[in-house]
Amino acid sequence: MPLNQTPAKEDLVYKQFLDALIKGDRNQCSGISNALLESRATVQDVYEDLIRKALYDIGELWEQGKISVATEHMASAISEALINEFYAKIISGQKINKTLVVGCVENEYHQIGIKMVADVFEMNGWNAHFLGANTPTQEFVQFVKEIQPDMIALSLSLYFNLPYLEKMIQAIREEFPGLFILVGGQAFRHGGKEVIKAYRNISYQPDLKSVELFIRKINNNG
Ligand code: B12
Repeated sequence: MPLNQTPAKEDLVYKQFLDALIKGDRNQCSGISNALLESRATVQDVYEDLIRKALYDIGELWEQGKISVATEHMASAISEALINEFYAKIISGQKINKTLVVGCVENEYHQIGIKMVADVFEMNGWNAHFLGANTPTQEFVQFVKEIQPDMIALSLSLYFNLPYLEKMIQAIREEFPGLFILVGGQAFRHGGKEVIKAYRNISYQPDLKSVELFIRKINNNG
């Protein structure tokens, strides 16, 4: 049971959360997600089975014209606030001296998924530098030069941003031929994996559970 509830209870709690998100009731959203965390749900469960699920539904409602753009903006702002609220629960007591730079490619404004990914790395002892949405390629590369991370992670939700991913990969490869690149986001639902096949040391992971397994493998191999 993803949120550690019975199916009926889980459904009810989810509906209350979605309603509160649409109404802009941040307090209730915060109360529901914190109560779930206290009742044995993991941060990843709350991220994916509550917040991600609600945002996907909000996307559908917006597409069907049932909610406004303003409501969608408000829902994503509340979701980001909730994620930031969890920070105290996220920081790992034990840091492992590994660093990651994460962000969205140019022209990509959907930054909530990659923020969740950054948090999963933090929970596993990594130090994640989160650059957020629409990071210009050269600025990203410059930052990587300064930080010298062990890995970078890139997100894109829009399929038409794939050329920006390639631009970023090529720019990174010119400076750091062997640096490992993790990629993900909804753009890959519509294809796009062929773009990354052309390069070495790049991995696509679809969700937080697979990201967690991926990190554990790396942490165990040193
Ligand atoms: C909120 C939102 C916005 C906000 C984003 C604000 C923000 N701070 O991030 C704003 C208002 C900016 C926005 C703008 C637009 N949006 Co919008 N948006 C959404 C919405 C409702 C939620 C996005 C979200 O946060 N989802 C929840 C997160 C947690 O899910 P996720 O991104 O999939 O992340 C998970 C995995 O994919 C994975 N993952 C993600 N990144 C990475 C990276 C790595 C390395 C790894 C390993 C894994 C990974 O892990 C996450 C956890 O499971 C979606 C609906 C949807 N289906 O998501 C539409 C949606 C993505 N948007 C859409 C559209 C069309 C747009 C606009 C073009 C609208 C417009 N006409 O202006 C613009 C484009 C802007 C741009 N250039 O990027 C469409 C895309 C359709 C398509 N097929 O491409 C969607 C699907 C809505 C819809 N149903 O039509 N949007």
